[in-house]
Amino acid sequence: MEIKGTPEQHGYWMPAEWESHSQCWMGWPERFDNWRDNAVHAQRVFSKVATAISNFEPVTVCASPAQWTNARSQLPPNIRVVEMSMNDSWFRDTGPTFVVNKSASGAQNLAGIDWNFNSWGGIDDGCYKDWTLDVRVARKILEIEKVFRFPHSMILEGGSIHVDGEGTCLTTEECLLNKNRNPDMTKEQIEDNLKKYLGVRKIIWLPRGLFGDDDTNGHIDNMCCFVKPGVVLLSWTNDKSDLQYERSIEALSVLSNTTDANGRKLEVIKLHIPGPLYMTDEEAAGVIQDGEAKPREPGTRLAASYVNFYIANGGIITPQFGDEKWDNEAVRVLKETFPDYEVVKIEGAREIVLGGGNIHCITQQQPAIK
Ligand code: KQY
Repeated sequence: MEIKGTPEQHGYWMPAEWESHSQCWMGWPERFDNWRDNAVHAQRVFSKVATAISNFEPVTVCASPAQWTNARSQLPPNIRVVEMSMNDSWFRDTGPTFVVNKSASGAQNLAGIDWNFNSWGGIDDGCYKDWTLDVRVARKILEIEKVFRFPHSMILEGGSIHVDGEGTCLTTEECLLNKNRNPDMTKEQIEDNLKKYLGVRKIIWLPRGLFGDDDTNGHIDNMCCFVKPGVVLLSWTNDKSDLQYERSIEALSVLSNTTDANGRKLEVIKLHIPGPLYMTDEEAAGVIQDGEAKPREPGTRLAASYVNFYIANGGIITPQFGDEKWDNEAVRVLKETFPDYEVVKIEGAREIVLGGGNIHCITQQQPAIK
């Protein structure tokens, strides 16, 4: 069910993540050339994430034909498991970006944007060489849900944008202006498309994302997110010798000197990163390098950040990395920031980081419509 024209022409906008969801979509990891030890550890942590979210809202997990039975057996019965082929399990990026509108009668409608996808950078720069199944994930989800689809030829991953639901979008130049995404589009054209598809009026561009987030070229969802209109959480470090420091300072300067779409100055809450954490020899050795996917090298700095959490209906699903000091501090900050939510800790989130992302990257909220 394709709709002609842009979401903006039909009055659609992307709601903020803290607005009510009807469900959350996730994929099921299995690539042995990205997830160590045939993805057994990743599958355990994905199950924990899905189970935690399912205490707040319905969850659907999509698994390949080869993995459906395994996924079904690891996930609790209240989670729907559907068969879907995919190249990997990053549904923030391959799933649809859901948008809503309001008809004259006041009833809301749901639609989904089906962005183009090139494995985070195409054949020379991307994470794997074949993404032909991933490009169909968004459309399949929309078909399952019988939701209208806005196809778009622009390459864009859901992890590269955050919105406040009131007209503002946050993103990074490092990702969206990277020549490995849309080399023929100018910054103005990209802005224009974000406005027409997300229903926003203002784009705030941070120069760079998290240090070490090379798989995604600096997705915003590892660096900074809205927690309510006018308030953002920013990945931070106090350590001046950490290469993250200058990125955080640079972002703070942009955020402190801008206003949102409604003219508000932004309050910036700092969320200290863990570590630094590095991939061990054993972890790297568990990944089968087959030339199809980007190699996972021992000693690589992991792109670990507490900003990469998921906002469920009443729950904050947050990564924990085994760094006691900063894990506890992140939970403290998140509890203070979201006083009306239960903050749920996911121990062992390092397994998701080893694959190149975190909790926000593997989840996709479907807004509830009234
Ligand atoms: O973080 C993400 N949004 C996806 C990362 C993909 C990494 C593939 N190895």
